[in-house]
Amino acid sequence: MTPESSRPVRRRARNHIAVLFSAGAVVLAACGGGSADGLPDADIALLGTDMLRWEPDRVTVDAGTLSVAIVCERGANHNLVIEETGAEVAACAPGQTAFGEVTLDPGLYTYVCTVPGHEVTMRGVLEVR
Ligand SMILES: [Cu+2]
Repeated sequence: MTPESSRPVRRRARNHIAVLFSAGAVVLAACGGGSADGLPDADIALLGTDMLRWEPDRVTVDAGTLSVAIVCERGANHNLVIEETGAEVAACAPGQTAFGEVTLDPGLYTYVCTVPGHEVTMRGVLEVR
């Protein structure tokens, strides 16, 4: 019906839901106060899910000092560690958001949550250009 319904999906697959309910998506984006996917505004913004995954699980950023925001879903606490440096960038409690900062040179990095039991599935690829 609306011209919006034929728009191509511009971002990640998880935005499918927002596209399907395009009228609601506008409201959600407005409430989030951050990026279009509802996460806080940061160079690296991640959701740590109760299913022990990072969403998204791949991020590309430009090198330098990067702002980081991680959001914990309601059921678990998470932390964000850059595997290659061993540095913990941020840690959030259930239902909370935590912020941090990390300086990275160009390269491929892995971000993990090192909370016991989480590291196997909570892994993502960080491409720094
Ligand atoms: Cu975790």
